[in-house]
Amino acid sequence: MAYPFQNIEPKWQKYWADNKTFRAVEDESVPKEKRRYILDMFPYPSGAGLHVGHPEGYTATDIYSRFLRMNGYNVLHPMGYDAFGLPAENYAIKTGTHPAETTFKNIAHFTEQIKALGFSYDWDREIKTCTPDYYKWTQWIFLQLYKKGLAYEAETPINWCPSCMTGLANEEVKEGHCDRCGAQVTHKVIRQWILKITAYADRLIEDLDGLDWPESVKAMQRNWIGRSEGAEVDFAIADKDGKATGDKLTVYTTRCDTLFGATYMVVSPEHPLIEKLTTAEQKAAVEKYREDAAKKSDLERTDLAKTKTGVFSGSYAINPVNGKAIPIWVADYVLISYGTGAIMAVPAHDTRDWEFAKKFNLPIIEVLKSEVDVQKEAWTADGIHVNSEFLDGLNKKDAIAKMLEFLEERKIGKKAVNYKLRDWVFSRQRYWGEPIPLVHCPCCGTVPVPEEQLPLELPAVKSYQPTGTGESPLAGIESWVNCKCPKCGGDARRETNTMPQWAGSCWYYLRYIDPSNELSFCDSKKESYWMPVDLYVGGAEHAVLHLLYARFWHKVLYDCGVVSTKEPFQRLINQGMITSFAYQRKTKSLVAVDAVTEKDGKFFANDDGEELERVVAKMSKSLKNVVNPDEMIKTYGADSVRMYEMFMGPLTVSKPWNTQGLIGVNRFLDKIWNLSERPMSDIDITGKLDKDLASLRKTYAKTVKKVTEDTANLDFNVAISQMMIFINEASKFDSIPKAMWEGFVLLLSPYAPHLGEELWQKLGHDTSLAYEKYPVFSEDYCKDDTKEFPVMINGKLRAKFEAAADTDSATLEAMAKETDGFKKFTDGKTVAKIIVVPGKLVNVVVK
Ligand code: ANZ
Ligand code: ZN
Repeated sequence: MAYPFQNIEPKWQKYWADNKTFRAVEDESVPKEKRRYILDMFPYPSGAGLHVGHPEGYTATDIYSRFLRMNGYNVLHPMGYDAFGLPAENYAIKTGTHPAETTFKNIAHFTEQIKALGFSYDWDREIKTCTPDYYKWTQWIFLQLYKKGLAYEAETPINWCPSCMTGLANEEVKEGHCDRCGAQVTHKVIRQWILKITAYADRLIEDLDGLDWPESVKAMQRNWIGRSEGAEVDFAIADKDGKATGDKLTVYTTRCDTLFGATYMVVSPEHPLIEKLTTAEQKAAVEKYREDAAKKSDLERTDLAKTKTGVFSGSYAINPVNGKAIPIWVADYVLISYGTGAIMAVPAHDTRDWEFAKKFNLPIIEVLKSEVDVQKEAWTADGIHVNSEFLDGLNKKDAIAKMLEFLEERKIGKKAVNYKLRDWVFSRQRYWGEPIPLVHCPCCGTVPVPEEQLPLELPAVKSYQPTGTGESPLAGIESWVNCKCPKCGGDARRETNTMPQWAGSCWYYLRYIDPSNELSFCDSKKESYWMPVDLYVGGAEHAVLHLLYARFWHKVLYDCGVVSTKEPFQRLINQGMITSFAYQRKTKSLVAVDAVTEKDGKFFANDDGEELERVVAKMSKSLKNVVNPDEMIKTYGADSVRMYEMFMGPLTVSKPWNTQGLIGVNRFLDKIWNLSERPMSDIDITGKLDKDLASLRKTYAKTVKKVTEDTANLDFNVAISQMMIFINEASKFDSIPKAMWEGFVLLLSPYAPHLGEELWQKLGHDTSLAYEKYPVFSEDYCKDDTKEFPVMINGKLRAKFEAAADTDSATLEAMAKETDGFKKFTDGKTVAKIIVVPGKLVNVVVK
């Protein structure tokens, strides 16, 4: 019989909502070590609705939260929506619908879908980042950054679509083209608000050490920040006759020890000294080169595979270690945004420099003992210094130290640290985001909106179309833009840029703690009650940006003294991607799922009958292999979907959806339901049981032990396998002990909570099992059954030993010989015969 999930699931969802079963309360009597904050990465409510990838992480945290509650923990497990963003705005531009309208409609749909899965969220804490009561505090945090000097204005290039006449977010640029119209994206220099995340670079690296995060994510964050230790070295500039001009060119190098091998210099095409450096003869060539470089992206420019280009500036620099004049070139493989935008080139030991030197016939001097001929290829590994006067014979470390000493003494060089991390361009020329709460006053300059005037609400506009001037549509609302200066009261204008999509998600985990506080972003007592987040689960796509930005804001709040922990997320887990199947031809081209027929486990193309190979592929509209969670929930029930997603494989690995597997899990739940219909016995399961029941007890004991451990370790697929073993065995009985069944229902309930509650009620309980004590069962019962074996010597009982009932004869004989009785009564005698009766006794005949 199929179990009636259609009735059970809505019934318990209503019960949980009506009773606020999962409301989290800051109960001070619960000690800190018994409190847990379990967080999901909240969704962006897209028009497409929930993806089957969402319930994967959400089910994992839900099982864990329910498990913790039953183990006596006070659990905070909230949900909300990351609700500002471009899709709603683009839709508004197309249709004229207010983005709020679309967003709230999508949120309603998402909520319905999420609730249908029976997650144990405290819905009273739901937040939406786009509501004024929420973004009031996003703006407040921005003001704290501003007051700390961590927000500044600067002109920087942004992505610009010349056809749409608008600035684009990085997410809107696909392979160098505008995602909307396909035009090639260029750069436009625009006034921006920028956050000084680089001021936190070192702490963002150091504090990773104390986090329980995947090593891969930590490594990605370290690489993104890209701390590099080296030196800045000044080179005097000389004219074409080698005479010093009085100017200097400063380079950043990680290898100042290779200075004797520096045979030319390179400045980036955007370097501020270029005009000074370029001689009259080279002017035309340099200008042409700079124009061409401006059209390329950084990625194109630094691509190692690309052939090097460049142009001679006409000037020279003096190598400070040997007084030699070396030419200064302009080349786009040097970026203005890193170091000083200028390098000393050491072609013998740097691949890019080597290629450049070969192309332009520049000298190559070996300064590290190389195992190759540096005229034929670069030697980039370590080596003892040669051709380097006072460094000769030294290794890298000592040579760097000695060279630094030399440079510092002459005041032409010093230690320097550089980061790949850039400050965070924080403004968007967009409508659907948090207004930046600043005012521009002709007398007072930039003035923050006073905190008591927050939230600075987003006004309604008629046209969402970007203005084309690089300003947001807000700039077109005169009544909003024109305001009074909060400082002098004179006429002033509001900042019209808005914040980026990331802003709201930088601190949402703090608002869940105290979602309706009107006086503070979060009460500090509540904050220290719950923080830090004990477990954060979400997709690996957020490994760098979201997690880095949130950590940065958290550290700023920590420095403001308003949060109690240095880091927000103590433990992080990335769920694996749920993929799908697709069908592949011999030519490797993929065939959409609906153009394939299955026959006897083989797959054929409908059009030409070619036999196809089933392969794993990302879900995509074009392959028609996107799985719709609504349909799955409707057909098989939420508990089946939850449990199947956990049964597919380990949480962190990528795995393909297979509806057959879901059907299998659904049958398993049917089986449990059918078992629950059988009569239960009142047998004491700690007492003496007959052989069959004793064997079931052993499986039950193992199930309690394994499911407990596996759930605690988030090894959900393994726990489910064990539950299946138990149910298979239990199905052989017409009646099973009620005590055992109660325990099993409790073990099952975090996984299949609707079914769990229903079975609990069928057992005669009249409240939710959500806070029921998690089952324990003595591990003694896990042991295989043992038996006492008598050792008879010449018919007399002389010893006894314990062994598993099914121990083989040879082992029993060996064990008998080890007993003291055997040793004593055979001492000095001859053992004539040993007869083992398996499962019974060992008979010994001595003479
Ligand atoms: C001389 C040298 C010799 C270098 C050698 C390397 C090897 P990381 O480790 O990433 O910090 N460099 C410096 N600024 C640059 C810029 N704006 N654009 C492109 N390249 C730049 O790399 C530092 C090294 O990258 C520096 O050390 C410099 O080349 C180059 F055998 O200086 B080196
Ligand atoms: Zn003013």
